[in-house]
Amino acid sequence: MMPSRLVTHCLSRSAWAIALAATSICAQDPQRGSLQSLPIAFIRTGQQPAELEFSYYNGGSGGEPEVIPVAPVGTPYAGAPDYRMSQMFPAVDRAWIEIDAISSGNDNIPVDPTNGRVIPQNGAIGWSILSFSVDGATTGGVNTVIADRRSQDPLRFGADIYSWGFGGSTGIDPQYIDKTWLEFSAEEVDWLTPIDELESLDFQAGLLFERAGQTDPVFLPNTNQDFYFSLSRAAVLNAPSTLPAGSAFASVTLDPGAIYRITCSNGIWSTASVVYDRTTLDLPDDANIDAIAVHASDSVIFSTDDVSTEQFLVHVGGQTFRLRDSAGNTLSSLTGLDNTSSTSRNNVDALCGIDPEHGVFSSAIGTPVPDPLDVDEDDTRMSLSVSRYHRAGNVTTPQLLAAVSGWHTSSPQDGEVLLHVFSGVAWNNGLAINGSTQYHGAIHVPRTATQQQVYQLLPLPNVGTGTFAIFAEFIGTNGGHGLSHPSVMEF
Ligand SMILES: [Ca+2]
Ligand SMILES: [Ca+2]
Ligand SMILES: [Ca+2]
Ligand SMILES: [Ca+2]
Repeated sequence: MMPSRLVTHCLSRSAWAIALAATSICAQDPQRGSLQSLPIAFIRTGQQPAELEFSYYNGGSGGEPEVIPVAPVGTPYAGAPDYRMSQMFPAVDRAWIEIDAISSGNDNIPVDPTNGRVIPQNGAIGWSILSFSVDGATTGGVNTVIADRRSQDPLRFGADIYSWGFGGSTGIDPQYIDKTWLEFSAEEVDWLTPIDELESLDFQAGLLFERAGQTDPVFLPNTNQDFYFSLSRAAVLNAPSTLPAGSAFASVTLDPGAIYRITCSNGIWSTASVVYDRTTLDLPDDANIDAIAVHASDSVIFSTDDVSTEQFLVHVGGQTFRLRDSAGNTLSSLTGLDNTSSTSRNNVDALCGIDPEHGVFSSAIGTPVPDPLDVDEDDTRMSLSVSRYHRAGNVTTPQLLAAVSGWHTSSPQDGEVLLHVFSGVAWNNGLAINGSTQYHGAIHVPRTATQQQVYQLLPLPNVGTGTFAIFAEFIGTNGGHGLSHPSVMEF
């Protein structure tokens, strides 16, 4: 096999370590996400009882993620939290229950308790991404990704997932800092028809489900099998006036502006407790919380359905603030979702925070690090997501799942994607090949010009523990060429 351009390029470089500052940032279309290889736990609007579902790569037709309704599947993965409504809320007529916000308590974005600003995590690796969805009546700000998506796909953009990378993040590709991007579209995660809203989102619950409940201190630090949620307005209106003894809600006040928690222990869920009530959160009497991202025992980023006000709020240190970046800008204004103009009507309806423990790489999801090869390549729009993958809850023999999206050019063409795996790379504010670096070769994946994403399972390099870097390289049949940012994981 002829060595690819990437390999010759890499191996010919005596000093692969290139300072972060040397990475060029080109004017470009919005780049795509780095999270789409993760399983997603979600709830679609209008489902009663509101069963959780999972979008999960199952190796099926087309090699793309499929929606797995958890209820018929039951609990296939021993040790995973049992997310069936019948298990979470036993001994109660569940027909009235509609959940409009979910979190597993792993949304560990650090927020300053004195002012609601996200705290930059100084050091070589410290990054925070907030993923969200909007509802289908959202206008989006002028010239934003969200408004673009609304015009492209007006019936389905309410099921899209967007992300924001907070300023002050370190160790990630600068393309993911201070920007909103389309993480993935409704079409790409294979929503069933008729197309619904995505209105609750948690990547980590998807991982807990897939990994049979296994936590890790970097990405799944909440060692309790918690399920935080809010009830919809309709649920509270439709609830029976008397709930039976033993009901999950027997000892709490039903309020759409409250955040509840149930906890699974040995497969049995506790009854619901109120973690934050409407008064504590400083919300008006008629408030409805419609999105949450819970940092267990610390804080909660949340939203309400009041489209006359701020969409990104945070409760931390006993106070509620508008959520701001470290420079003091509200996230609502940064994303163009601030509802300040008379023509804007923006509603965030799902939230999930991604923030691996600072200073280390995750074993669950690849970190999109600055590209050391991004010197003479016009490659900045192709994105790569890599995560550790456990087929059917098999936690003893994980693989890697790679997802490539976006293109290096505005003119996609047929060709193939090569996924290059390196181990033993070093990190010092930049990725470096050193004496112990091993190249494990490339997996070739065909890609046509119409494929928005390609997914591929990879074997784990057989080198024990350590740091891995994976690149995606595109080689077009008409001479096109592009590289993704490297994605780094640590086992
Ligand atoms: Ca939505
Ligand atoms: Ca609610
Ligand atoms: Ca919601
Ligand atoms: Ca909202």
